[in-house]
Amino acid sequence: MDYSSNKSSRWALPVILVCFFVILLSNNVVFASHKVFIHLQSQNAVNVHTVHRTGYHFQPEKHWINDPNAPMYFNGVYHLFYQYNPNGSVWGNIVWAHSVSKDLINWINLEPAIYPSKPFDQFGTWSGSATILPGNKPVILYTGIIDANQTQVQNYAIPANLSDPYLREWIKPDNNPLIIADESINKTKFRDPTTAWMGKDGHWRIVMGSLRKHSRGLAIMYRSKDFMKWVKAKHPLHSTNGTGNWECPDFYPVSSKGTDGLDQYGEEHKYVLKNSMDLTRFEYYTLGKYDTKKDRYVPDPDSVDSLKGLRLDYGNFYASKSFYDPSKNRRVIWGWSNESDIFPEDDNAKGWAGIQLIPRKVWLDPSGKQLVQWPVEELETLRTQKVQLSNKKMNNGEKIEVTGITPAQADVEVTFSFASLDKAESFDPKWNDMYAQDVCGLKGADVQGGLGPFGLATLATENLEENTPVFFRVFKAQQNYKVLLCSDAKRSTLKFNETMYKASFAGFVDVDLADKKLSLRSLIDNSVIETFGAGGKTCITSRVYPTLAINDEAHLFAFNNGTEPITIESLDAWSMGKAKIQY
Ligand code: DQQ
Repeated sequence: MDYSSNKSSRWALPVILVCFFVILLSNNVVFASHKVFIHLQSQNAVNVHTVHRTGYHFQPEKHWINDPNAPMYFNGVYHLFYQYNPNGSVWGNIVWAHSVSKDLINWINLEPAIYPSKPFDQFGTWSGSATILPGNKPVILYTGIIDANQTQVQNYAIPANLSDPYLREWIKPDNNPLIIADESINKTKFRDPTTAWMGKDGHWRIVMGSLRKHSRGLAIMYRSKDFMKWVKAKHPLHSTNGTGNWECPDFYPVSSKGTDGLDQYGEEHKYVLKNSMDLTRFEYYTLGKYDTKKDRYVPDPDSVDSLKGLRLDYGNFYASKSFYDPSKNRRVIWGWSNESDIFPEDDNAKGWAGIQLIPRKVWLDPSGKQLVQWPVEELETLRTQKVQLSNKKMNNGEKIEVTGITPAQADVEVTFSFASLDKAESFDPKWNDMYAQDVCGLKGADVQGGLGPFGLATLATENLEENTPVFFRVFKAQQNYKVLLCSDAKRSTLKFNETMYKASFAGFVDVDLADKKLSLRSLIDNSVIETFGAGGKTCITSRVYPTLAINDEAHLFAFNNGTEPITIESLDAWSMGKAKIQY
């Protein structure tokens, strides 16, 4: 069956080209995935540069990493697999590296679990997920690349020894591949199987990300009685025209009350469908219903199902994957953050590329209209010295330095308040057609405003010649107020001016301003700033490479560049220790 109507497919190619060039021409550069740099992909790191390495984010000792794969909790141990190049600092030679942890923060690295070795994966072992089968038996589904044209099939792997607490060795049985694309599927865009879920009929379901024609992204569904023989469903779980190829789909129920996670795929729940869009390199999700009779997902009418929709993170965050953690009844998501240097030679020179972001607990906002994310509580065990500020007023142009902690490696929680909304600048209706990041590009932290810009200047030099501001700006639109949260890398570094992707990332925050307060939390870690606005309603990750604001030379300020005075109601900041990562 053709999933795109004639009318929409006529417009598909022009729409996709326009989208592509708009994104390219704005300050957001598109990075193609799986770009091969033959001359660099097997160049072992000679020197691993330490200056911008992170202290408490997950990184291997050296070389390139990308997508987190198959996160799971099994017999008291968290497992993180990830796409890794053992031979170089650019993408290529990908294996499934494997690390284990008791707390999601401190890790032990093990030998790679899955690597190309059989006809069904000899050209690549790409992303996938874990499912714990009845009888407490974990199984991994992953994408194998079987030829130089990048033809993709779906394979499985099982632990060699279930009594090994770390599940070090994985076997890829000879009845692989389990799934080969039929003629209706684009064979080079058919990948990243989800965790399987079971329907009321007792049959398993999985989806893979794919592309139909030029622009329809889709989640192709397969069903199985025994996990071995898989049959393609007549319809995809969902598809959306104009979004390009879907990678790393994730589909899960969320509870309508409270913050606990769910693992049962009943019809009564609300669902999240998240996809990583290769076209923009952002992650979009919708909320909706799962019609278990038709086996189709239907986004809620007010959940925007396009590249204008909600993003898990408005910055450098991609290929995320969630898992249900039964030990704490929560759903946790992991995302990968790529480097922001444009030339692969830069990564090759520094001997490493890519980090995994701090795992986040995720749940449904009480409005039912969006997700909320917050760093897992275990991160707080790394907090050391603490400073507190309260009731500090900042007039227009004033800044207050936060001293007494290590600003290059810190965790900061702050609540700002203001007396009135009257000074909010008016929202130009033209901006309704723009992305939030482009509004932030026009209205940076040093463009004086009314209510805002105010926030934190992170990884800053004393006089802010280098700094990455994370800040709010409140606008008055016709019907309501609009709150913009920006994480602006424009002035993050004095060096690499030509070769850095210094994006002004931003998202709007759907927040009630009745109490005239706005809060944010920023995890600052040498070359990464993860920001959670309004309790985790809008999240933004930036990668930055200061030259002066490094280590002990980095500063942290709170600032206000708007005419409305802003009060720091409370600010708690901690120095952060180093995560123990055993290589
Ligand atoms: N990365 C993997 C693919 C996936 C992409 C290959 C997303 O399986 O689609 O390294 O970053």
